[in-house]
Amino acid sequence: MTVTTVMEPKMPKCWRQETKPHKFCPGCGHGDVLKALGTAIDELGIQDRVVFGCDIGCSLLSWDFFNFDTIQAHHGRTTPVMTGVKRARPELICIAYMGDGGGYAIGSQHLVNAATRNERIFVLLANNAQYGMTGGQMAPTTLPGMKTETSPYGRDTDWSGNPTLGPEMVAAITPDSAYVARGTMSNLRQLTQMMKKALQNQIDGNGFSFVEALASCPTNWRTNAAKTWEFVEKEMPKYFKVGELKVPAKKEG
Ligand SMILES: Cc1ncc(C[n+]2csc(CCOP(=O)(O)OP(=O)(O)O)c2C)c(N)n1
Ligand code: SF4
Ligand SMILES: [Mg+2]
Repeated sequence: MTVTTVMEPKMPKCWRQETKPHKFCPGCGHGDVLKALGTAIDELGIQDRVVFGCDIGCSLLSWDFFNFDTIQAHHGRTTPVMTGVKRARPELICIAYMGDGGGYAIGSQHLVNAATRNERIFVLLANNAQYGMTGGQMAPTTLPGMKTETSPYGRDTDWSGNPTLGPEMVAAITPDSAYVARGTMSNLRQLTQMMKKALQNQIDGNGFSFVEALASCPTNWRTNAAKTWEFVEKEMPKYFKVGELKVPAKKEG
């Protein structure tokens, strides 16, 4: 008799198991970024205190991803919504999850204002270099020369400017008590550690936390598995430097 063992992938405890497999396309970076987030939350043991906000764009497909209270808001407006929750209930851990279009284009003013005010929330932004949900249009993060639905000859930075450097901008306008980093789905261990520090910064009541995660969108990039990985691991970091930009000093005592 042959015994077949079904191997189930290990999921973070705070994931909502009955909504898996998730709704993202196969190979999508959102799932990996949310795995790192789930692992960070498990390791900090804060699941019962988390309120999760997701944006417009493919991030909204995470509305039933976790066993958390979840709010869905319009482009970039997830940031002020989570700011409101945090100000009303400071004991909660508030996370605003969004894409590069929502955070850096359509709703960018909210990121700038929350960072300037040093709001005690965590903004997590998945940068997949274009507008994923609407079919792959050029975004502020589209790489120079990159072909998208609205830049069929490749992005021309002479008339559309250079790719937005979100963490660099946030680091420039936040005080020293903020945590700011750029990670990548191609190094999930490092990305998880960044998210833990971002969450810990909120737990400690220090200030704003911001992590951009380089993420794949094979559907709109029209890439196979190997090319998708190569783009995330080799091409994106040429413009988007991976690492920590601002780490608050440890409090005395
Ligand atoms: C004011 C407004 N403009 C445009 C749209 C259409 N729209 C919906 S999702 C989206 C792109 C979102 O891209 P991004 O934030 O990068 O998320 P992704 O899907 O790539 O994860 C756009 C342009 C909209 N809903 N509202
Ligand atoms: S369109 Fe792109 S970002 Fe959206 S779910 Fe599919 S792979 Fe992910
Ligand atoms: Mg995007």
